[in-house]
Amino acid sequence: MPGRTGAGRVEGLDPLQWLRYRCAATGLRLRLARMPPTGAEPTGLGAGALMEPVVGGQDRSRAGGGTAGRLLALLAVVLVALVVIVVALTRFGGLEVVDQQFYSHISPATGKAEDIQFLYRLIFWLALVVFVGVQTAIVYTALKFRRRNETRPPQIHGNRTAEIAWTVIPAVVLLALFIPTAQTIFKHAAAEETADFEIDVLGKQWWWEFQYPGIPLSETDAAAGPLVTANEIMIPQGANVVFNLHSNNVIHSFWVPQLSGKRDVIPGHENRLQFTADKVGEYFGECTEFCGSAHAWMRFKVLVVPPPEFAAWVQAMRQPPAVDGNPETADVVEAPPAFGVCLACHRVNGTNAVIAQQGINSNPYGEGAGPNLSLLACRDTIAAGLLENTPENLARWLKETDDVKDGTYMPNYYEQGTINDQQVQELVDYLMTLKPAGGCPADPPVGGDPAFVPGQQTDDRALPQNQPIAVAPAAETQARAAVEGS
Ligand code: HEC
Ligand SMILES: [Cu+2]
Repeated sequence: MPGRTGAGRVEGLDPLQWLRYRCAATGLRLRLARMPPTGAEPTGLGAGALMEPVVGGQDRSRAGGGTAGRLLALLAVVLVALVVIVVALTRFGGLEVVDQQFYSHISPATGKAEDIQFLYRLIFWLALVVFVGVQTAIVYTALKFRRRNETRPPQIHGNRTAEIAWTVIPAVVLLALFIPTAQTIFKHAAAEETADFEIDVLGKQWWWEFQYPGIPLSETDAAAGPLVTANEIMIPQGANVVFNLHSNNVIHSFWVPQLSGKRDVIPGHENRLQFTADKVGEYFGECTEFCGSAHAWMRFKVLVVPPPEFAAWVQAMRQPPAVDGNPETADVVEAPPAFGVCLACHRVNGTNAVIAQQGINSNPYGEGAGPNLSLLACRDTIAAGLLENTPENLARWLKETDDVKDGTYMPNYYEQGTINDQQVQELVDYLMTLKPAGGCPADPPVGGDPAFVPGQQTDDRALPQNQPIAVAPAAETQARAAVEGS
């Protein structure tokens, strides 16, 4: 016996020899050391004895033909079952969704989202073919060519046929993915150049400001800047819309799964994203780049409405709120006095409540200005999708601001003692009046109009003739300059 070291190692053996020694010593019949002897016999131990074939090995391999056949049959059954399950799960290849999934790209509602969906399916099915092929080959090889005796099988290193096959097959698979992917990218990049409509998206912590650079807030006063809203964007049906994505704080990502792919919103760099929504509907979007504590509550909506309804919304956004029975609606004093503290951060169009900053230069790192509150009563949710917009929830928002949205940059004036219960109630009543005189427009169907026939329109379709908001280029430039200067 060789001597032992303190660590229980046997001196004079390399680790592999030591392992063999241990296995033999503990009676484990591991089949180590199947390689032919290297010539350099280990010293100090009759290791050759441990490299003898383990008893029973050859017997088993001789009896193996029937077992292998059975195993292969089993394998075939399992693979076929797997494919059947996958195909059944995906509704015989269509990957159709049973229920619409509003936060999922598998319910596409634009030509662009459908193109992305096509690529997704293509990759899925090609990957499935590759998976089944590779697994079958592995298991077949392992069974068919398993060791039956101690002679080495013929080596095929450098086999030309094999080398060509496993170079050409992956290349073909990659080409089959690459060509349609590149085509889709170029098709939609081209559509960005012919936008009917632009929207500036400003990612805030943790909400969204949306500006319409082509639509001045005031038809007479360009210095009033563009139309601005928050967390819910309205767009006309059929318009080729380009979103210019800006941030002045951290990186966000703009994603409306049913309408388009996602794109990052990066400080100091303008990204663009385009789509044409032909289906009237209400679509859900979200920030998909972790951007701080309330990142999960940075949701938004895209409302696609027929052009006339869009025009009506624009007009309503420009008007002062229609407060019932009040003769002087155009003044901020319509608001309860407690609203004074809110003016530092919030605007209400058509009133004097237009002090708060808006735009890219306001609100770095969340501090400062908040969402434009014009027509707030018509929004479905408040605090970027966090709470349904009801009087109870508005009161909750004012009283438990940072409890309901941890990390929010709106101060909790109730806890600070700036506003009391009665003032909260007055503010809620006031906020609920922020809607057009005729009431809020009806919401379009969630997830898109089910009666819409897909494939009849494409992304290349021009904006309908009755496109309501025509803006002279000069007015647009002025509006932009006014915003940038503010
Ligand atoms: C220091 C700036 C600031 C002040 C002052 C302020 N808010 Fe806010 N407010 C914000 C910010 C920022 C948000 C966005 C919060 C979020 O969603 O993360 C917000 C959101 C809101 C919302 C939800 C809007 C939406 O579209 O989701 C309402 C309603 C609101 N504030 C009402 C008020 C009222 C009423 C006051 C006065 C008592 C007030 N705020 C004072 C910054 C402020
Ligand atoms: Cu974000």
